[in-house]
Amino acid sequence: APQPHEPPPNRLPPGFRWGVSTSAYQIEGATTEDGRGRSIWDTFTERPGAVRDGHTAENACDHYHRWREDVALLAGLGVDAYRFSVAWPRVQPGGRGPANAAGLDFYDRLTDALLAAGVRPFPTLYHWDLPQELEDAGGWLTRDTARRFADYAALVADRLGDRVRDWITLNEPFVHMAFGYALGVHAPGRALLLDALPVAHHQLLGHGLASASLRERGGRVHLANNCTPVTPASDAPADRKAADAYDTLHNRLFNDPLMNGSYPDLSAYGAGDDLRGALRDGDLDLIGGTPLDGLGVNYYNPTRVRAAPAGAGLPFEDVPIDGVPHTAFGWPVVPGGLRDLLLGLRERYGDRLPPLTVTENGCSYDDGPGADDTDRIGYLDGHIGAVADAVARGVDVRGYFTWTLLDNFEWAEGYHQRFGLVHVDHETRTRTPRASYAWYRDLIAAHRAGARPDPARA
Ligand code: GBH
Repeated sequence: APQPHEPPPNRLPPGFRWGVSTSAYQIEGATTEDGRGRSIWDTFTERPGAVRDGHTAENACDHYHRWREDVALLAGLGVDAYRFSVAWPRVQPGGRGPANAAGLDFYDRLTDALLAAGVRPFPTLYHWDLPQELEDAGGWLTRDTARRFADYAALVADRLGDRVRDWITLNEPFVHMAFGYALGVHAPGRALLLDALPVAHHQLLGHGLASASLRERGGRVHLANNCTPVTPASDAPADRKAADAYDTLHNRLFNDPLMNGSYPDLSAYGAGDDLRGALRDGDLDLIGGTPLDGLGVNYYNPTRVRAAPAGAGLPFEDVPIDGVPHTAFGWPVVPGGLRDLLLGLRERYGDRLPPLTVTENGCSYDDGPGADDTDRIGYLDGHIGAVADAVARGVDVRGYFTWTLLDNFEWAEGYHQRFGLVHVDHETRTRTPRASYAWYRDLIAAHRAGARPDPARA
């Protein structure tokens, strides 16, 4: 098929790391095999109306059985690294106690196969699949879950730490708090609005406690935050205040403690007390006392907000962004937003900002198998170009991971959204690479050929 786009100019430095990202619950399936315990998502998908058309992830992409085929797809792409997540309920079925050996064996085999294929493993320890038993004991609203997370992290690091250098502790703790505990549209389905704020602190505390054990075992620690540039719908002071509130909750609540060692002031939104109630002496030092080795940035689109009507539960509401294309999910396509976001992080945190990696970026389109998904290629092309722009302006970005390898279980949307470089037939689980797969493969190869040899890769 003709290439609709040439690879973007080779403006990224040698050694820049290319990858793809996935998560356990979205691809593995096999939810009752080999001693895996229940997760909050197993429970949530059974709730009537929670997931579109009642889809469940019992089988998902059946990656638990087809992982060899998926490693071959990664090798065919030529990625430097693969970001996957480890399912806590496979490793510790009830969220505490000794490891379930069969669960760890799966990730052990996967790690070996990746390394044999020349792909570095970049595991995320928590991508939203909390063991149900811990949720029954209060979930991330309780401080104990942070300690349980650190114990679990140590079990995984004991097994994989001789082969894994870089770890991501948490994926998008903001989205987990907001969708899972504040709005109830993700598991565990609680709609606490601003009362969900302790979930922010307990996740970050879990990160801090886990970081210590990962470092003791020679690991380097990252955390993946979703971020979005926010603009007010108008110049009216109320809308500007709403945009500021959104920016604070979305972009600063989970970044300030890591980079600045303090929480942003939430008192203007009447939200400070919940957070302060959860905070104990020494916590902020655990969270931000040792700089991150890298910050992961997940970017999909920018956000526009206006003031919410009086009496609403939150101080802001989303306004559609018009005049730009939208994905099948309805999300606006604004590649320049990624450049602005990366430059904005650098401006906000200065020298305290660690090296960045774009750990997720991608789009959903209704493409069939083998389709010439020119829309997806255009999205990736534009966003990789935006990363190159930010790097040219001095932001230290070390890698780009696209979301995602396979069409998969897209949370509350079930199988309706397709984000994959590879089409998956959800009846037969047959994988068919799309045109974007070949495009990304060629882009990686072109970058490698054009870049000066990097001694670190030899
Ligand atoms: C990520 O979350 C997840 O880490 C991953 O598991 C998931 O599959 C992937 O993205 C795709 O969804 O209402 O138009 O402003 C992304 C979090 C939150 C990003 C909602 C986009 C709203 C778009 N998303 N956000 S819009």
